[in-house]
Amino acid sequence: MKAFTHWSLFFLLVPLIGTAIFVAAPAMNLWLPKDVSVMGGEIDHLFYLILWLTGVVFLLTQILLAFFVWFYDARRRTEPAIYSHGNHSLELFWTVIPAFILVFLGLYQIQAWANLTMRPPEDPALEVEVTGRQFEWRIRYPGPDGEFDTPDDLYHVNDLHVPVNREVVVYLKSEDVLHSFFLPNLRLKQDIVPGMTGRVWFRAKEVGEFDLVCAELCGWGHYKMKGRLTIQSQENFQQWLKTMANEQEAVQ
Ligand SMILES: [Cu+2]
Repeated sequence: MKAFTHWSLFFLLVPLIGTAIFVAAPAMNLWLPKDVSVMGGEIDHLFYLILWLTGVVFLLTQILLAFFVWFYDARRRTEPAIYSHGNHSLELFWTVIPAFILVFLGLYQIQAWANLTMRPPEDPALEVEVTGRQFEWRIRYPGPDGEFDTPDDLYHVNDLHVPVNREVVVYLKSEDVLHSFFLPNLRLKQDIVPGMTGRVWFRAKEVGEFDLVCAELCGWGHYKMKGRLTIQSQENFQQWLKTMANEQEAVQ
């Protein structure tokens, strides 16, 4: 039996099939979850820009690698190997270009980063506190008086209700270990460090129910630290708060 001589092509299939799956993924509904945040477009744009840059480089280097595997096959080339120190100009080329791309990305994303981490809304419609603990999300609303740490605070677990089209600020705390507050549909993910209060903000642009998950491996029950984000119209949200307040008053 003739030995299989096209291993280089066979290995090339790995990056090619990988890339094909990427290309087909959106049609198979295996791609980014629906974006319902006003800031989401900006984040997705950066994501796609970086995906394109790295994707092109990935394909080029993989094809080149397969070519070298084929070209320098010992069965095809009988002359002895040459040991070389490489090519100085080429090395300079593939060091300087990525350095420029990195600097460009650093400058290009500054506004998005500032909006996301340094420019909180001045007059948010809602402030809410979310405390991660093994393995659930504890949610606290300031209640009718708008102040935390007062008797009318409202408590809820694993279901974060927010109004649509309004600025929402979330204060993040942890009762035990590192957790990560992740709202995939709002393109928002923030580590929660025990002992520190984190702060994130968003403005949702669509009503609906979405995932609230923990993106930090925080213990054996990490997988079930799954909550819900309920985005409601302003009226429904106020109604829900009222129902909560009545229920909690009845219990007290
Ligand atoms: Cu967690």
